[in-house]
Order: sequence, then C-alpha cells, then structure tokens
Amino acid sequence: MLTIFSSNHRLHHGSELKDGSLKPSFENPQRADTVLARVRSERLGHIIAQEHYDRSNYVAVHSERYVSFLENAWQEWAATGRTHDALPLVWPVRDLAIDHEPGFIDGKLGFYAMDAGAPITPGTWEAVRSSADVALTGAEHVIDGAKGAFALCRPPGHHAAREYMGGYCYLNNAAIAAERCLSRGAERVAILDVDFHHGNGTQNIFYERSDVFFTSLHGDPSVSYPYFAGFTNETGVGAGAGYNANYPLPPGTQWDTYSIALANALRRVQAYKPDFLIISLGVDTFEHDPISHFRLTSDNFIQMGEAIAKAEIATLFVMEGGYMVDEIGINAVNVLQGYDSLVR
Ligand code: SP5
Ligand code: ZN
Repeated sequence: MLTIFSSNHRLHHGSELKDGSLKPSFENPQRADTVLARVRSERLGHIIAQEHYDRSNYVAVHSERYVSFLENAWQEWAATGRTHDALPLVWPVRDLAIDHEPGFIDGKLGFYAMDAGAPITPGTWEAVRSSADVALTGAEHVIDGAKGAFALCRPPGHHAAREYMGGYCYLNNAAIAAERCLSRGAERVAILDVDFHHGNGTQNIFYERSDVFFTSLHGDPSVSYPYFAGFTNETGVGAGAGYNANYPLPPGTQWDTYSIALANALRRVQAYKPDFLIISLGVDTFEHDPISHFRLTSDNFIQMGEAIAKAEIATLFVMEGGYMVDEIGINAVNVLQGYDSLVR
C-alpha cells in the first residue's frame, strides 16, 4: 500500500507536564520517523510526499476563528517576549463565558484547548497543516480507486474538535479526510478509531450528522483520558442520532475481549454501507505503551489489519497515537500488512 509522509512533522517537538515539570512530550518526532523506517524496511509500497491543500479544507470541519488562532498563536505568544512552548493555564468550564473569544493570547489558549497537552511551538502550525495535507493526499488516492492508503500523519488529530485542540492534536486529520471524500462525491464515510484514547474530537465534529458514522474502541473514560467523552450513551443527536457508537473497554483488555468489540464495531460499519472507511490508527493499545492500559501484542496488530480487510471497504489509515517508540513501526506496519494480505 501507498504511504504519504511529510518531513515537516519534525518542525513540531513540544513539551508536556510530567511528574510536576515540563519535559519532552511522549508525542515526539522519532515516532513518525520510526514508522517511516519500518515502511521502508518492510517494502510496504511506494512512499510519496503530501500535496499542498487549500485552507478551505481545514475550515470545512473546524471554525474559521479556530484555524486563525492556530495560524497566529506562536507569533502572538512570541510577541510577549516568551520563547518557551505556549500552553494554556485557564479554561472556560461550566458557567464561565464561552460566548466571548479573549483578545489576548493567554486567554485564547484556554478558550481553544481542552487540556494542556497540545503545546504551540515555533514550527507547530507548519507541521500541523502538513499533517492534514498528508491525510488529504491519502484521501485523494482512495477516492481515485486505491483499495488502501496510509497517511503517516504527525501530529495526530483525533482529539481535535471543531473548535479546540488537546491531547497532542490540533487539526483533525481523519475528519478533514472524511469531509474531502464527501466533497468529492462520496455519500457516506465511516470512521473507525482504534487508538487507545476515545476520539472525542472526531465524535464532536460529526455528532449531529448522518453522512459520517463514527465508532471508537478505547479505554473506559471513567478511568482513562479524555475522561469526559467516550461513553456508550453517546450515540449522536438530531440528524446524527444513531450514527455514533462507542466501545469503552477496561484497563488490561487483551485481544480476546478487544477482538469481539472490534467485530461488533465492524459489523456496524458494514451495515452503514460506507463508500470509504477511515481508520484512526493509534497503536497505543500495545501492551508496553507508556501511557495506556491495554495489552495487545505485536501479532494482534496483524489480526486487526486482517479483520478490517474483511469488511471489504476502500480504507484510508490515518496515523494517530502510539508512544512505545521502539515498536511503533512494527505495530503500525503490522496492521497495514495484515490488511494488505487479504486485499488484492
Ligand atoms: C493522540 C493521543 O494518543 N493522545 C493521547 C493524549 C493523552 N494525554 C494524557 C497523557 C497523560 C500522560 N500521563 C503519563 C503517565 C505515565 N506514567
Ligand atoms: Zn491515543
């Protein structure tokens, strides 16, 4: 299968709070470079650079003012004389004012963020827009007839909602790709999110719509990030009622349990009869992931790819999380090789 990659991802290398101080983020440049090296060494297929896409593709799923914020945030932060990563420290929760965009960068950061896990650095915007362009380029290939393609996105996207960043995510790459499929003529697109963390951003973007079915397998939000979304009673509203399906699973989940939930989610996907399937491919479900709590093995990722292939839907894989860098390449490419082994 074809891989799309942008070296611009290296422009983004942020920090996060760990054990009380700012340290290099788990979400680091080595991640994508390790996956790319495995794609090469396994000869998965051709590797191409992203095409450049117009910003209108981003504002198709995000608000205009949020995209403007992302474009300008570093300049506004640096103008105050600060050189370290920009992070929010105040959020508008419950009865605080959410109808008013602050006029100063420190307020804007909290207004447009769900957590302090999405640092803004000098190169963040260039990396972020390139990551979305990687997903868009992948979408073009499946629209044009490829049975599978791999968008090796970094930074990831699935925690980014219509109007906020968080959890290492800024633009929602999978959602932007789905919207592109629809604008190029698809009637229905399904998104299956297998990252350990619930894809709250993708759910948010399509929650009131029936033209995108979103389903996610993830750590039970009662005890796992993002804590405030991903429960089974979140099934969509309005026109989107019935087009959202969450499968929360307990800490320690292994393949025996996981594979049953995956089969159920894939049955829902097939019943929806989508023109395209987008996989939010996080491999932080791995047994040795440093921040997650499932216990999938490297072999299980091959089985995951095979299970997805059996749905027989043209599929775009979009890279999301996975923080055990030593094995991220093996695990991500195992999914793709499992898929390719059954798709011809
Ligand atoms: C795309 C994605 O996978 N985002 C994940 C965001 C997770 N944010 C919470 C990170 C908390 C890290 N806590 C580390 C504890 C290690 N012992
Ligand atoms: Zn994750």
